[in-house]
Amino acid sequence: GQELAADMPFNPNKPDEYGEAARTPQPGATAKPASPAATGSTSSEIVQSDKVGSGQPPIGANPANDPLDRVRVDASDRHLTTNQGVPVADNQHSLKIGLRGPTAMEDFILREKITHFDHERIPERVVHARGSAAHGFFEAYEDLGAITRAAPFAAKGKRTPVFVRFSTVAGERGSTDLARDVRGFAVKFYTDEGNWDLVGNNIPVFFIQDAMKFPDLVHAVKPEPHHGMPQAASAHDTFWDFASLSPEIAHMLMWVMSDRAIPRSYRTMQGFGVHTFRLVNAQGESQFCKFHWTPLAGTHSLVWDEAVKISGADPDFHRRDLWEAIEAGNFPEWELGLQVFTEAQSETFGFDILDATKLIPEELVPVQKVGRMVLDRNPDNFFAETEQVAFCTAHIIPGIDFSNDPLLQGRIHSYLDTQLSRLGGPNFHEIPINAPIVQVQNNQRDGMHRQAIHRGRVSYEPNSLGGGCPFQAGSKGFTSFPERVAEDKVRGKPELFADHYSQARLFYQSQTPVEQAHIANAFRFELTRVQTVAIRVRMLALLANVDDALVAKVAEGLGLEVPDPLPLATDAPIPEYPPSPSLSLLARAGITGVRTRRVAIFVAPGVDAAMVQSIYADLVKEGAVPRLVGNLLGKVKAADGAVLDVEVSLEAGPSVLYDGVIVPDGAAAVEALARNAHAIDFVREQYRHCKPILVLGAGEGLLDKAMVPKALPDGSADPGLFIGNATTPDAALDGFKLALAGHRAFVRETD
Ligand code: HDE
Repeated sequence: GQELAADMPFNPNKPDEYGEAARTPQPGATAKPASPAATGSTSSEIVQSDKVGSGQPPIGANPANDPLDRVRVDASDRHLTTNQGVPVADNQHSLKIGLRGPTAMEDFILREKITHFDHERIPERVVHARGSAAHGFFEAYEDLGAITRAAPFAAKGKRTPVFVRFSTVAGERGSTDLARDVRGFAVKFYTDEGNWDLVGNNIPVFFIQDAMKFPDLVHAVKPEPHHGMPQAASAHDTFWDFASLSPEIAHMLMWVMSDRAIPRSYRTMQGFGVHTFRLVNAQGESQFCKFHWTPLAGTHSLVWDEAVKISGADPDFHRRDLWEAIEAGNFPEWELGLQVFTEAQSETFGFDILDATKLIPEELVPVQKVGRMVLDRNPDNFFAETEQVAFCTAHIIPGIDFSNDPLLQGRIHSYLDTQLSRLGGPNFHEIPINAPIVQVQNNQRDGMHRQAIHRGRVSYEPNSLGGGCPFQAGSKGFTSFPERVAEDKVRGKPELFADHYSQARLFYQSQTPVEQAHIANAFRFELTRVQTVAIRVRMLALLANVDDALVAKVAEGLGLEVPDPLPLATDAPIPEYPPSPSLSLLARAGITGVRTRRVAIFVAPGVDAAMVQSIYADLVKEGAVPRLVGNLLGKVKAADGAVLDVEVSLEAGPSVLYDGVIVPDGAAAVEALARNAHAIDFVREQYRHCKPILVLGAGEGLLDKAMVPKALPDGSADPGLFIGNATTPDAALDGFKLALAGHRAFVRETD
């Protein structure tokens, strides 16, 4: 097993961290990672900038990493020092007056070490506290100059470095990755005209329409304040109390109760900018735009029972998956799509494009693919990069502008404000991960933790003593789109915002029956956890406005009658939409093939080693991640006397961590496995979670022991179950791989 695993590809951008090189100390205190050209990195194309500030930092190569080299520290082959650089002779014993005496106050080495430790934590993000991030690049498919002057779209093939952080919303920093929750999808573009942050989510709409309500929403979903429970879960009274009293939430609830909220991987999620933004070209002409990220790996999710169990088996499941995929050279990739439309067009939509609870159906405005994003390097340090990165919706660049969406307008304030307490002051832009790759020059000065050493006596404008510098960039600089506004100052919202249900209905009715069933089950589960019956009833009254079949199913699940629907907030005509297949997760299969799918191959004494080795090699060749799973770690003697290494024990690697299972031939092996409850549970759960199962020769016996049905209840063949004989396993293996590529056989679902 280990020999085969050694064939696995590794991240060519980090050669120092593998094999012999990892054990060889680097010379110098600050080690410079090998250049991408030297390592054969795929991201080594250098594209020179043609914009303001061009010519200085080349963009593209090993994105955003070269500028960070100046702060990368590597202590290999170096002696220990204090923070003042004083060599330390003994860092393990405090200074005492006699070996059994009191510790000396003068022990500055002890005091420095402890004091630093005492201050190691910073406040976690008030939302999106738990996240994982990676470096990569964005590459434009074409020159979009006709619609925007934004730097990343300036030329076909142009590459812009990015840093991307994925997150859950409600849980604290140490909570599980597997919560039913929205996922953050925040992209920082280090462009040659400054940083642009596209701070989006994996769901294209939001819970509320106005920033004024955000603290209420977050207080409702976070652990209840009297006892601090539950962690990372919306299934509790305060969330559903708020929801049932906020009909504008209806559309978002459909998405959050769907499998979108339990992704299989960050690599298999869509991303959305949510709000309507503006694009502005060099002539100052503007159109509106929605941003879409579509994963090449397809959109895949977990099933709820699986998510619950992974929380125990590996609460870092998504973090690990992203990390391992990048280390293995399986760089995740998304295409960026734009929905571009004019103001005149938007007036015909029947909903308001400033309302973040509405999406624009792809049938109305098609999504135009304009580039791709590849994540090809893991951070070197979680705190310095993933924790300290500061995304701000206010970070936009020439060519991009805001719309008047009242949710977006509030965010423009919030993100900068929150960094002041989280990162400790107004100079967080100087933290290396946040620093733009272009030079920053202005007259802002001083403040906590200032890094720059500004020269000269001029820190004001206008000035003559500094020759008027830094001078304004004029037409090359950011200019707000001069939208004409002449209105009364009022608190309120536009009439079209009051249609809360038509798009909720659109979403639900665009789902396949399997997805609809999962939505109903999720409502049932969450509302079952709610203790106050009146809240359950009020939620049913809200759902009664969405879809009759849905509310009937949820009511039945809760043992309640369907109540009268909540009164509507408007009697204006409501748009009717034909179903939009692009809203279904299952509609976006993505790349076909088994790349990055995790497959458990059961091994025990007496297994057919030749069969195991050939299947393992075949799966590795196709980019899958097979693992030899057995009763205990150690050596297993196969039927022909060969010796295999068990890579993962059944106890440490339960079913929920794998996308498929193979039980090879070998009567003695199957007998040994059948005596282990973990193996029986494994097979049963693979079946229950609709995953592909391949049994060969005597391996079929394990299905019998686990009482797994070999056909569907109506007698037809199970499209995810493959039973092959020991001498000619190829056809069954091919069927298994096809099913693995298709992910799950939902027809057998019994939950
Ligand atoms: Fe956020 N949000 N948000 N949000 N949000 C934050 O900023 C806020 C909203 C999103 O990986 C905070 O740096 C308000 C929509 C992501 O670091 C804070 C409102 C969308 C991340 C904040 C919203 C998002 C955040 C907390 C309503 C999708 C994580 C820490 C007006 C389009 C970014 C921080 C990362 C983080 C405020 C609504 C996405 C407090 C006031 C809509 C992906 O500033």
